[in-house]
Amino acid sequence: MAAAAPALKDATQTAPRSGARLLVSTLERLGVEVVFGYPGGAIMPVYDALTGSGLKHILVRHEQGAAFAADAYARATGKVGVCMATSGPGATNLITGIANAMMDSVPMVCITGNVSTAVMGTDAFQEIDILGVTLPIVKHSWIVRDPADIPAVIEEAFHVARSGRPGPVLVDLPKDVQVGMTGEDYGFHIPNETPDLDHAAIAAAEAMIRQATRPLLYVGGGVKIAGATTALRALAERTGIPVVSTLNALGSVRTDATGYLGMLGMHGTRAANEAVQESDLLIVLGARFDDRATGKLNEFAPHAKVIHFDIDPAEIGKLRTTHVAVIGDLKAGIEALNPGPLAIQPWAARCIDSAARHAFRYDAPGQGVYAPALLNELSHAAGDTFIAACDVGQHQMWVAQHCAFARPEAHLTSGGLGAMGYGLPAGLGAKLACPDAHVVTVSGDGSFMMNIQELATLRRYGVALKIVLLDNSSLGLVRQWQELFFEENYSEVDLSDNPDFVAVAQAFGIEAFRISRREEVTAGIARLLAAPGPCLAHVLIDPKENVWPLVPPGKNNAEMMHGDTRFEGDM
Ligand SMILES: Cc1ncc(C[n+]2csc(CCOP(=O)(O)OP(=O)(O)O)c2C)c(N)n1
Repeated sequence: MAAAAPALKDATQTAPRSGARLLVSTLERLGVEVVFGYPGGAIMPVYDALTGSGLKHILVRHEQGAAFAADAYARATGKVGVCMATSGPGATNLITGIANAMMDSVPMVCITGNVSTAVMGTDAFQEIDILGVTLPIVKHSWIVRDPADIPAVIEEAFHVARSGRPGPVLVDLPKDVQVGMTGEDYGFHIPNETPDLDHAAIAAAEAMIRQATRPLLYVGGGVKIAGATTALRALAERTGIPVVSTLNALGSVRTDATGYLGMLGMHGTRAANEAVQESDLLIVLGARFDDRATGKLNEFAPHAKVIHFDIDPAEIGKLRTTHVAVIGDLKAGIEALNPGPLAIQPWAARCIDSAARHAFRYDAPGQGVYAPALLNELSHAAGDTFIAACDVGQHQMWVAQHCAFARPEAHLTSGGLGAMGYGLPAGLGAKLACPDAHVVTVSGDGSFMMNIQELATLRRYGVALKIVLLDNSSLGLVRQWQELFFEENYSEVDLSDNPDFVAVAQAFGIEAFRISRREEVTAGIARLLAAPGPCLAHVLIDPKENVWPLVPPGKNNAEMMHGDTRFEGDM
């Protein structure tokens, strides 16, 4: 929503400075360390003011990379990500990244330059109404018309981005506002808006949980956003209620925790999906009933009542009738929830047994590299500092299914939007945020090409990101759907004329090597993780390999296809 700059009365008087200088000093004051961006005519005063500042500016090679890197920086740290671009094409190149952050509730401040206010609306060179264009995909936006408003608007932008349900915001700065001089600086007073916990709703939830015989915790990305991981783990432990996770919440509960059944939904585990369908009470924690998680909505968890915890009241009852709603801070809500001893042992035991019996298998026949096994081994070799930044496709689902995550911040994926091209810039942002972690981008040959230019950014800043490029010479996930649901009509998914990715990476100045046989996997992982700088492992996999299990479109989650028996035990 566009809004006028806040009209606050008390201005602090300082020595006159340009709007651009005020912007930079405000970002410094807010503790911003890294800004991802790309310059151009309409934002040149800001770039001029960056010189000598305390901000580290990362010059990406495409503005989409700036937005994705800022998004991943935010996801990995819990801080606000910042990106900037010039007007017109620079601003429009941010759009996919803004939408991505919106869909996954990631706090991000996007700063765009614009043409001077005097020529706005005249189709001036590189003019775009970026506020209008981004209206449906931002939490809020501002156009600043007076340089004195810049500090207040920027502070408010950060506050809006990270408060309540986080999301991206946009601040548009016309060029005359960047160069305009002002000695005034309007302050922004952050309101205290933490809502009180609704104790009556908590008590109602506890009563409902005590009555249930088959309760289930359905955990979404809100748990990570609220910093409620520890509270969630404690709740699962003290109640013994089994847990299923959405794609965005993976790592909220450790993969090896008793009672954790895995991811639910289209590529979820059999144990998770069957538990959902059989449960009589879903305790939904910061999740939004996304269709990839629910399958056919009116057959999702058909026997279950719903308790929904969320900070965003708009999510309550949006897609599924809610019996008890606890609106507000998720961490406080989860910590307060204490239903006492529960008589659910037979149910919990059945769920745990199902998870063990249907555990994924890695003893695939043949000599070729088996991607699920490689990813499983990679995550264990990297240990608790492992962070995966995924692209979109089969490889993304294999990461979700087969990697172990110690924390939810360790799994960076374009969950809601599903944007190919996320992986490489996201890995860049995450590695800059967490230099001591093993940050690995897992990409497919289609996705990788969408932002391959960011290899140059890795090289320039010596960012020791590791890349696992799973090459099946095709747009694998689309190819799989064509095989299963379009009578094997493989239309426009062949990428067999891919470039030599090892040579490409080397041309960018990046260490690269190939893994084409199974016996090369262990040594390849060790080499990748030990490389001192950025490094790419180009992994050749079987183009016919599919992701299993799979809930077909329009089906409910109990109607999973299991495909190849190599995926699960006890088929
Ligand atoms: C920007 C964008 N365009 C198109 C798609 C549709 N899409 C989803 S998965 C996929 C194939 C991805 O291929 P690849 O990156 O090689 O990964 P694989 O499935 O082979 O592991 C496509 C085209 C998308 N998600 N994002």
